[in-house]
Amino acid sequence: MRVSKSELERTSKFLSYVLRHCPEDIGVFLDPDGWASISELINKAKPQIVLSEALIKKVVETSGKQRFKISDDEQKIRANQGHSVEVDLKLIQSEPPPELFHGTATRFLNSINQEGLKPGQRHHVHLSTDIDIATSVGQRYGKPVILKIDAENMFKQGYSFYLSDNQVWLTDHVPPEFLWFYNRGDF
Ligand code: HQG
Repeated sequence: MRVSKSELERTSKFLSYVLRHCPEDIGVFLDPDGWASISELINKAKPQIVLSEALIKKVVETSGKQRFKISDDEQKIRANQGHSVEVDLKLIQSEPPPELFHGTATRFLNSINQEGLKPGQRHHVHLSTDIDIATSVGQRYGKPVILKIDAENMFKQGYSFYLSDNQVWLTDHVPPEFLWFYNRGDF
């Protein structure tokens, strides 16, 4: 199946919106673990966007960030992370690498210095092992800046970390004392 990049992107954004944030907008039901029926999704999406099983599969396969997962029986789909709606992804606590990164925009820094990193509308603060990914995440909101998180000491002090199916590190809150500015020149 040949699909243009723009159609893949548009479909991926639609799926993110429905599966992470607003399933009720098109009347799709998410079960407590965040799964939606693919056939229901295709039917309910019709007035807004034409989906097919093949297109959905293509989006899932080509998502560089592996945003979505299809169930083993291929009947259901869910987002791997990033939700604002209440779902239980049954995330398993894991020991994080000693350092993690978060990309944000300079305009948020004053507030982050005071409050630390907070999840906003989502369930968790999103952290990455990859500085380039963190930079592109930060760029979405303005001039990017990278913060380094002392995950080792947070973990030692009892903070919980979870690793999503698509390798995003998640935690509830990063207090300011565990945050440092990261300059590429430092390394
Ligand atoms: C900032 C994308 C003020 C935070 C990415 C961020 C990610 C604060 C924004 C995923 C703050 C929230 C999540 C505080 C945090 N005061 N601002 N105390 N604490 N912030 O979009 O991490 O492409 O909810 O720095 O790859 O940017 O959609 O979170 O700038 O994994 O698959 O508040 O979304 O994935 O923004 O991005 P977001 P995020 P997808």
